[in-house]
Amino acid sequence: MSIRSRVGTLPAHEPFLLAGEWIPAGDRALREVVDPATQEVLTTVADATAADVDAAVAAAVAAHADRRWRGMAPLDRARILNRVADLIEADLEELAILETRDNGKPIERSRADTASAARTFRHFAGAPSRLGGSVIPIDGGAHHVYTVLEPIGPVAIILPWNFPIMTAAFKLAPALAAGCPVVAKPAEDTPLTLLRLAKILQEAGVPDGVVSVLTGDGEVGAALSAHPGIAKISFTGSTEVGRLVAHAAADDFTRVTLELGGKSPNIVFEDADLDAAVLTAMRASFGHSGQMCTAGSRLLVQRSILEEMTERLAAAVRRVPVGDGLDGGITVGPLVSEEQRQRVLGYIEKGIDEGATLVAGGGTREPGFYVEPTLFSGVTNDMTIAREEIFGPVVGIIAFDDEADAVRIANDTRYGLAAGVWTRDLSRAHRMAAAIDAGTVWINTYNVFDPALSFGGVGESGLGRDLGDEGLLGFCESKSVVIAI
Ligand code: TXE
Repeated sequence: MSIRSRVGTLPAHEPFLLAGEWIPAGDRALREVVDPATQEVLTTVADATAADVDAAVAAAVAAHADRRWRGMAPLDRARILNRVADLIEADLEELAILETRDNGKPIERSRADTASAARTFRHFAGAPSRLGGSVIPIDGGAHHVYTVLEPIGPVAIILPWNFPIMTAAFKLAPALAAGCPVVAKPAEDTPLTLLRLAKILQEAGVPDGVVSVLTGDGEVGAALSAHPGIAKISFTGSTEVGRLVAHAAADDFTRVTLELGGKSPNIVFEDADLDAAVLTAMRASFGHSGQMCTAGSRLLVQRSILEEMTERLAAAVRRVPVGDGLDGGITVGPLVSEEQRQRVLGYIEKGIDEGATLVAGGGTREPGFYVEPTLFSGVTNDMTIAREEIFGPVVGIIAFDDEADAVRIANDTRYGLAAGVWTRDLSRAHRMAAAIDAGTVWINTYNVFDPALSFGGVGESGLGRDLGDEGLLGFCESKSVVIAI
């Protein structure tokens, strides 16, 4: 039985969290939160105003100044972050259902995302007491010199709609571990799990004022990006908006980490395990309806196996289960909004116009914002569908001749987020890993993430890294101390 028959209604309005207080809408503009599978209005949230942004940043600045968070003993901060992980795990099913209702993604994906959020807090709970510096020998003993790592200051976190709870954890956990206060803004389409997570942070013991969550659209994001009280912006979203954020930040030398779009190549050589390559290509291209920055949306196939692979992929695409994410066993749920569906359909039309062959899919389904899993063959790397991020369940097969040709096509993109390589030749695997310009290269697998592993891109896929030691250090400044002996 679908989980949908068991879900209750949400309150008519979800307030936002500002400096420890839950703020009702008052006379602020209201925004409907829509279930993408049914097009039902789930609840409303308010658009935070410029005054709300100022108040939240002022609270973060005050919390940084009075050291109520960074001044806490590292193991006490660690205990709180571990409690956050415990509480997410205790609420896992409820949070996952909320994520699927808000975003449309298959419930199994939401459970995995929520578990990953808990693991991320668990991982970074180990960080506060490890954030030490070093002693540097400079002149044979005339000076005692050491470095310390300090929290960078108040952080703004601006989030996308495709992985709401997971990206929130990717940024909140290391920022809090480093000792930074945070003002977070969820995407306008998917605010619900971050609001729930904010309650969990409060319950776990994060002091008031250390975390605020402001709902609203790009205006709130823009106000945060340009705010002189913010020391660092961590953003995940489109390359276009990432560029705006970087420009706004530049005036005050605000630090930025940007995790942006991708057009990742998934490269299948003739010597690969083709069963595994086909199966994983389905997940890489259609998992979460292709609304993943790492989506393997350019499927590079060696010419010698092109015909066989096209047939196998076409058969597999037609079997990809499409439907309500709450039904279970679904790979392709609805897209997040009608706007997003229209964008994706526009790309499918462009693919046909520019001469690619539509092998499967291309249609829609109602009610809900569905697009069928869509496979193109005969794609060349200069076509729009091979150059621009589609962010939908659409993949194009591009033929290549040999290793050099594969590398040339793979790197012929303005992006550089991730890549997949399928081969049984160990030497070739290493050569490809070295030759591809991307933040992550997966060999004989795809989309493997871990909080210990940094994640981010090169080129227009972004700047800096989330997660791992690099992600943690992105929320720290190093200070050198020099003492004359
Ligand atoms: O992203 P936006 P959208 C890509 C993907 C998708 C496209 C558009 O191709 O189809 O972007 O999605 C906030 N200053 N990705 O429009 O607009 C906004 O409110 C500061 C890839 O949703 O970039 C939201 O919270 N912030 C990506 C966040 O930025 C601003 C994930 C992202 O929204 C702002 C999402 C401004 N001027 C989309 N304008 C990935 N890397 O996975 C908007 N925002």
